[in-house]
Amino acid sequence: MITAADSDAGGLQVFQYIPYNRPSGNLTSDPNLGDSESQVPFINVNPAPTNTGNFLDGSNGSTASEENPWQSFSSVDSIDGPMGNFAVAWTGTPDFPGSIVAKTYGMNADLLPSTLDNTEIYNLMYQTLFGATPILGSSEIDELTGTPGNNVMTGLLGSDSLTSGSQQDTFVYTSFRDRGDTIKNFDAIDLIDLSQIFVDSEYGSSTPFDSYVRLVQVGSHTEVQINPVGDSGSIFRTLVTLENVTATDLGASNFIF
Ligand SMILES: [Ca+2]
Ligand SMILES: [Ca+2]
Ligand SMILES: [Ca+2]
Repeated sequence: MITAADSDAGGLQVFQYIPYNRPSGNLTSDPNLGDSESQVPFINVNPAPTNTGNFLDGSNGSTASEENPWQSFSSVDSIDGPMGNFAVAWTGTPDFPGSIVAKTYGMNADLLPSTLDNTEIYNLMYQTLFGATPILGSSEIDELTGTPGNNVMTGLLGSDSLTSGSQQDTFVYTSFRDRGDTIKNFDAIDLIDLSQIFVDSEYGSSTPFDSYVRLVQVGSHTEVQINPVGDSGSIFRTLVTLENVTATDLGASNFIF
């Protein structure tokens, strides 16, 4: 069972200039002011549809003039340095990230991290329903790391760096064009899913591992090479490199066809 509440959707955020730089567009860019401003400062995050900036509430609200300057909320310094200059920012129509309150009980309850965001609630539900957490890369070069539990990791295009978790992970290749990846911590229980490549009619063999896959030892690594053209030729190209893996430790059972 999982309960989750996104506590700041449509709510307020405490915003602090010190020690951060003030966004451009404000009257002053000096973060050390904040208590005597003739104009209301704003941040360019989450503006409502009807304005261009997210104007901040100070201790006297969100109005200011020369006679009655805008004033921040104050604070004593912390052991890390100056504090203070606090303001309240209200959310616009988009959500702010963070501040998810969640509790779990029962199966996979131990997988709830101490801090998380909405997408991790989704991952936890997916893990519990389907037994695996999806980790999806992009068409760029990605660095993806497995979570506790089983992962289904898809790097897509780009020479991605994928790190397997301690449980059984499945590395999915949607096309030979996803090639060039490096997988760290791959071990004998992990899987490489080639089914989306070999579904092509050019791959007619009933023993695809023997026909289209080679495991080549290169130093301490294993290169997984596949035939990118199927039955029309007998060439092999590297799809993915498994770091610190001995080729003879792997076999057809590490692949999904
Ligand atoms: Ca990628
Ligand atoms: Ca693993
Ligand atoms: Ca890739």
